[in-house]
Amino acid sequence: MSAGGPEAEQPPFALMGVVNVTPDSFSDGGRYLDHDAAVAHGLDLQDEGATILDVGGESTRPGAEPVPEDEELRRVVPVIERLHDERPSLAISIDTSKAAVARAALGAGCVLVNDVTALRGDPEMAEAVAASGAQLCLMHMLGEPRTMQENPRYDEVVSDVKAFLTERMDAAVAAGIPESRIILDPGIGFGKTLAHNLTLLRRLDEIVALGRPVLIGTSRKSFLGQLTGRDVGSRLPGTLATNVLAFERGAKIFRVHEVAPVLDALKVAAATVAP
Ligand code: HH2
Repeated sequence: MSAGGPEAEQPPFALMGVVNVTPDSFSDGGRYLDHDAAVAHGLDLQDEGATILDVGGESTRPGAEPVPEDEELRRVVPVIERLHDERPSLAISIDTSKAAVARAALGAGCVLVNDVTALRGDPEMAEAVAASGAQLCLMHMLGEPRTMQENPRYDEVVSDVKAFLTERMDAAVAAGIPESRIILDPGIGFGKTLAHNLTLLRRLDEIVALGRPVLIGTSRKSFLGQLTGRDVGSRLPGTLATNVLAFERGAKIFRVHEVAPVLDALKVAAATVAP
């Protein structure tokens, strides 16, 4: 297509491809535990259109057991180093709640810390992020992965998530992380029933109104299986529907396992919504 066509413009969204260097992630556990496989997968996701890669060495699926720090470091640091070497312009994110892992990942080339505990998991995490100049994703989770799906309850889920994210953002700013570096995420599937997830997606504009870029992670999650009856490998249509609607409601960053189809869906969505 000629210059000035859709490709010439910056898309109003970013795709974050998931690279799980784990034996037990809920949808791709064991597939990319091998470093060569993880790096090749990350490069493929970038080729498909991801501008951010989220590298993780600890599953946060419901029921997951914590991973020791040295094991998590062994899983992720060599993968980040190699991805950064091969594609220096790629934004690499580290999905961890451990400060030591974040520090090592930042040293290896990461520019974003994706902490699903929103700085509550490790008392040194805030300082590690503040000192680095990296961006930080603060995600809402009720409880901890091992037990979070055991009867989650809220007074009112959207108000509770908003209050949590506001409080965590204040804590991050107080610890020296400028607000301009913060990304917010309502944490779909993290201590939430089907109804909670759907309410958060329906009213995502209220999270967007907090004033920071919103990241959304629905890819292949179990609430899509509850709605469609599909198993984890067949939830792409549900992933597409939720990402398109989240885009329409103001989300900016889309954390997905399959980049190419989501990119197509968001390109069409972006061309369709009013500028
Ligand atoms: N979801 C998962 C992991 N990390 N981070 C953010 N910010 N938002 C999310 O929705 C999110 C996340 C779960 O997906 P996955 O990494 O594929 O699974 P696992 O945690 O089992 O490795």
